[in-house]
Amino acid sequence: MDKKIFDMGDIDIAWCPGCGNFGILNILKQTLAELEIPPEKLVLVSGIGQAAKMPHYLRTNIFNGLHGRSLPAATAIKAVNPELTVIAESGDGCTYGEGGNHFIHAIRRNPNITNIVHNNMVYGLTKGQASPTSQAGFKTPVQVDGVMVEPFNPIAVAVALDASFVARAFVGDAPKAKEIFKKAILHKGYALVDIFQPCVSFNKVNNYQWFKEHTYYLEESYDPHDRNQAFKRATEKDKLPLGVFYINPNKSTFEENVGVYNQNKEPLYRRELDRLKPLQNLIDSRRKA
Ligand SMILES: Cc1ncc(C[n+]2csc(CCOP(=O)(O)OP(=O)(O)O)c2C)c(N)n1
Ligand code: SF4
Ligand SMILES: [Mg+2]
Repeated sequence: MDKKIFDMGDIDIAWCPGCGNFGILNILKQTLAELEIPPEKLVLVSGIGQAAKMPHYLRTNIFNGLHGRSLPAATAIKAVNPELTVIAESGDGCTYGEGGNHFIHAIRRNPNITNIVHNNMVYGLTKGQASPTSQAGFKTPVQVDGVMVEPFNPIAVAVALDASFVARAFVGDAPKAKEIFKKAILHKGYALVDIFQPCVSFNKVNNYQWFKEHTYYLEESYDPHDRNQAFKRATEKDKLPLGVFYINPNKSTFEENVGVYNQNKEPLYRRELDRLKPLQNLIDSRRKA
């Protein structure tokens, strides 16, 4: 499949020249094309932010929800139609800050979706305030003396919660990022890909060079099925590892467990609903009372 199938044609893109989001858009299109996932079988779900604009720039089904709310919408879409490939994507602020509670509970529910988090360590859209992943000491117009606390570590949290797939990528290395995206999309269960993405306008510290110098790839011999080892690697600080940290292939998914599929495996979207029946039952029960 040609990745052009996802092109929107001649549209205005609101990102700054040089923004890492362009790379993620391109890598995602390439990944989807190589996996032969047609636009009509895909749904992209986002929240609010620069990263969350990405579904507007890709020709497919999209749902652009509230800030921090990509994951519950994506979970529901997948549950209603499990035949779709569902990708929730948004920024570090949207996913780990405003949506932090959803992040934790999506991991517990384990819907079969992919969660791509554009991690630029800043609130880009609102012009450069600290996000949960901003490094300690990072100065902004709001945090004028520098961020006082240690950054949120999404990889360690996901491993601690026994997420079924946990990975980190860097947009500056498209071939490797594409391989990680592929593994995440093919994985059955909730798959987190935190992808480092420089914000060239509002984060002058964590730029392309910084990410190159402060990251390295997990070795070929690394075993992602060892949770203790994954947690150890996730908490490394000097250099931040990239690659697939952790896989738990033995978890059942939200769609498999949710009550509406206990007796009837027919996808919800295909079922005929008599919308008036519950109301009529209620009226009848009151009449009898
Ligand atoms: C509930 C709520 N709180 C705050 C905002 C304002 N707001 C919009 S985008 C944003 C930050 C987005 O940061 P991030 O998710 O990291 O995305 P980026 O722009 O960096 O890609 C904030 C605070 C909002 N729209 N809704
Ligand atoms: S403000 Fe930052 S994240 Fe937003 S488009 Fe510009 S470079 Fe990208
Ligand atoms: Mg951000």
